[in-house]
Amino acid sequence: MALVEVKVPDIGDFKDVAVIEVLVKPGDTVKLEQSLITVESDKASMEIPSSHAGVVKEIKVAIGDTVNEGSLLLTLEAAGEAATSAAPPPAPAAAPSPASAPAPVAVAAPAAAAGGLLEVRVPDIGDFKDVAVIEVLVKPGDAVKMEQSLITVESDKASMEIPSSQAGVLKELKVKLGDTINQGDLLAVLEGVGAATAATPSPSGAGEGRGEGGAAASSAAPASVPAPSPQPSPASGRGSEQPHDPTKPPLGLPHASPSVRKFARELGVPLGEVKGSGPRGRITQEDVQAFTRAVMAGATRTQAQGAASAGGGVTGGGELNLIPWPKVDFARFGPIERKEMSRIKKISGANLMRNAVMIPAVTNHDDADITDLEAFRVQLNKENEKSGIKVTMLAFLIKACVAALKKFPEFNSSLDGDALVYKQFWHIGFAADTPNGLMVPVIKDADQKGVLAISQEMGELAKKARDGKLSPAEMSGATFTISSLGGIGGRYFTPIINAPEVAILGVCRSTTEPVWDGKQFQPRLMLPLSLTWDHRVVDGAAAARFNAYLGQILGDFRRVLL
Ligand code: CAO
Repeated sequence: MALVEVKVPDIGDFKDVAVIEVLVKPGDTVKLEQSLITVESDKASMEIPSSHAGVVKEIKVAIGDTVNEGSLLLTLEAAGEAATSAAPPPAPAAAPSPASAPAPVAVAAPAAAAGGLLEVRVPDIGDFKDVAVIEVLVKPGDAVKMEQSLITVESDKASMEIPSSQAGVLKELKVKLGDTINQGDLLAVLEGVGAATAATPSPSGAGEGRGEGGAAASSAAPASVPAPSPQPSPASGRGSEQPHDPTKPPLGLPHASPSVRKFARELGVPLGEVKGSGPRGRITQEDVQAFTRAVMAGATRTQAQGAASAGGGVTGGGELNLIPWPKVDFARFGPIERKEMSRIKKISGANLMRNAVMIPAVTNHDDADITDLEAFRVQLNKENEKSGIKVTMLAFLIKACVAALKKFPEFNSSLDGDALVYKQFWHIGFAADTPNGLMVPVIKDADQKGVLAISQEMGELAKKARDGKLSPAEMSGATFTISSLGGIGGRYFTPIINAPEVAILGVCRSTTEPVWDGKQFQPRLMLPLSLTWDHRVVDGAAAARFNAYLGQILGDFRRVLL
């Protein structure tokens, strides 16, 4: 094994560029051409590949250091080398590599057609070939200065901004996000400063790049501009009009290395919304991972999610690739009044939206015969008239659900990655309609309480909810929720699961119906049940069994003792 020094190869005009990322550590096995560090100038960032394969012994640079061609990066124990002396590294061979990826050069003033329509083409960008446009930094109508960045392109190892070779007003942009470009491609057409209104005919029609048709479609062909001549590298500034401020990230671009940008793209993370924790606010891979975790846990939302949950907002549904929410000026059709939604509605709306979209939910409808139970309930209330505790069907339902949850424990579980968390407690939430919106107080340890105690607690919690006095503790910890519209009406509905629970029971108003007993129709009091469940956790057969068992208990409440 030979110890070799790995140095910064030829990186074109990049001078004194800052190390913004160290991608390997001592002990790592490194392949030939594997990226070792990321460096950044004010207009481009690039990864520096290894000139050798081997095991990293010692890293000689740290984040914040500046490096130049020839700077020592690290020492490697190279695989299969005899000599122990350090060997000068050959320039990396594979493209694209920093050695062959000089920053785009600024260009000379236009040689012709000042005041007319001017073409801006991609200057010499070294060995960069078919690089993707990842950002468009200007729009038609913008006044563009000489050397101002127009677009950002990115290869798999470097990103860079392409400056304008002309000053003027942007007439037409010839590239869009996702296009790939090469040296010489037509980027934009500008109207030169002091432009005459008459267009200058194009002196050259041959060898023109993309967007020709577009240019021709304008009323006059733009003047062609000579190939840009080399100028100071982007690392030395953005030209006199826009001096580089090293405390600021590159213009218009989230401050991140190409590999982090690629990583974010693969995950679908909007990099512009990620807060960077690195030097100068640079976004690291850990920042992207933390952002992803926060979104998955519901602790944060992307702007697209926020717009979608805000009642479908103007740009709602972006991440689902849906068409934009229609923005209607209702005042055109009649008088309107706009009122902010309550805080509770806003919060619950966002949660309901997430649960409705994220959970593959199915609802099973069924009926329970509560004729005998209702007679018992009426009798009980008569007996307890003086106690002031009124028992409604919901209290029996809570008890009956606990029994069903014990028999079918999946319904009392929560998903945690690829695992199910089975809860050994039975806390039942119930939806309460309040003037401020829907709230869900929780009856804790409902398995240990009788119907009377549950009724009393429910009454207290519902009152607190309506008075806006529920504490967060009184609304947390539910393992299953019941939403009862029985006091209001209706037949069936499809409640939305209160995640991380995996099922919810919707109940509507009971009605007396003719039920066939095998010989004749009998008038029976039937309670409509709607069980919504998470198809990742349970299935239709389990849900049908759950409902059937619930029906049996409600039909003969003695079964709750079994
Ligand atoms: N069938 C027939 N009658 C029923 C019934 C049912 N399933 N459930 C309740 N009732 C009756 C009660 O017996 C009571 O009758 P009396 O006034 O004659 O005594 C009446 O309807 C009112 O009951 P209630 O609604 O006050 O009591 P409850 O225990 O059933 O419900 C509570 C309490 C807090 C859940 C309820 O008041 C409430 O807020 N419900 C709305 C829940 C909701 O909005 N869910 C939708 C969520 S999705 O948007």
